[in-house]
Amino acid sequence: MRDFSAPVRETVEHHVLADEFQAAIPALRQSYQQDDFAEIPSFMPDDVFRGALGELEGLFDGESRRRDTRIEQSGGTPRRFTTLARDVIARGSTVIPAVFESSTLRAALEEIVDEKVLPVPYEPEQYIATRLHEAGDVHGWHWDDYTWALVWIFKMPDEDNGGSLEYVKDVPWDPENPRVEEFVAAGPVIRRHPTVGSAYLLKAGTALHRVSPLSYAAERMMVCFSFASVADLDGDRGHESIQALF
Ligand SMILES: O=C(O)CCC(=O)C(=O)O
Ligand SMILES: [Fe+2]
Repeated sequence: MRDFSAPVRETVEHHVLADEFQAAIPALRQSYQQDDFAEIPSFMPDDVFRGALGELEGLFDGESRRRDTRIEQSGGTPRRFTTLARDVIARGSTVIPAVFESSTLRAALEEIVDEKVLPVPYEPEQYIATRLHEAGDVHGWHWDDYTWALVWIFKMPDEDNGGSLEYVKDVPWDPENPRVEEFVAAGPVIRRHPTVGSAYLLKAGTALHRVSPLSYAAERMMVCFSFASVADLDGDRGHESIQALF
């Protein structure tokens, strides 16, 4: 494969530093402060988006794995989807690793969250791609192992079909006793249906969240990047839920 990573890196830096991206930051800060969520519209330039989409479609065709399981650490909630592991993406995509590694992007995220944002050191959790496509596909309620998820949306079904992000913010994760049903019932459950081409930032370590089930077959494809806080990197992190998945 031709190595486009240097030009991609430069394009990413240029886009994040451009006036349009920078001008959006105050509103994103405000959204994040209020909701622990901020949707960045037109996350990357169109050609970078299309390049990444082509790479992902090729990898999903050849190297994806179908999952249909329940994850104990998040209260036995379902994972029914097709996924690409980090290493498959690292080998087969020029765009996704360049986005993850961009210190310019991390600096922009730091302005939004008002805190230091660090790349996750545990490689399998740095980024993954997930595709929901069959009726009943769902990414059930869970918390992420690290503080922030940045989810870049490549394909999205109509809102009435599901595929929405739903979350309850500010709830603690106790893997021994996750109490998912209780937290969801207590709510409030916030629902968002991000647009194709956007990326949303979620405080996913303390937001109990899910992708709502598809009622009928349709495409939903995303890449989830994980970023860590300074506190995340103190002490040991459990990685049981991702280990259960791969
Ligand atoms: O697909 C989404 O919008 C959320 C994905 C997610 O929560 C995750 O990969 O941990
Ligand atoms: Fe998540």
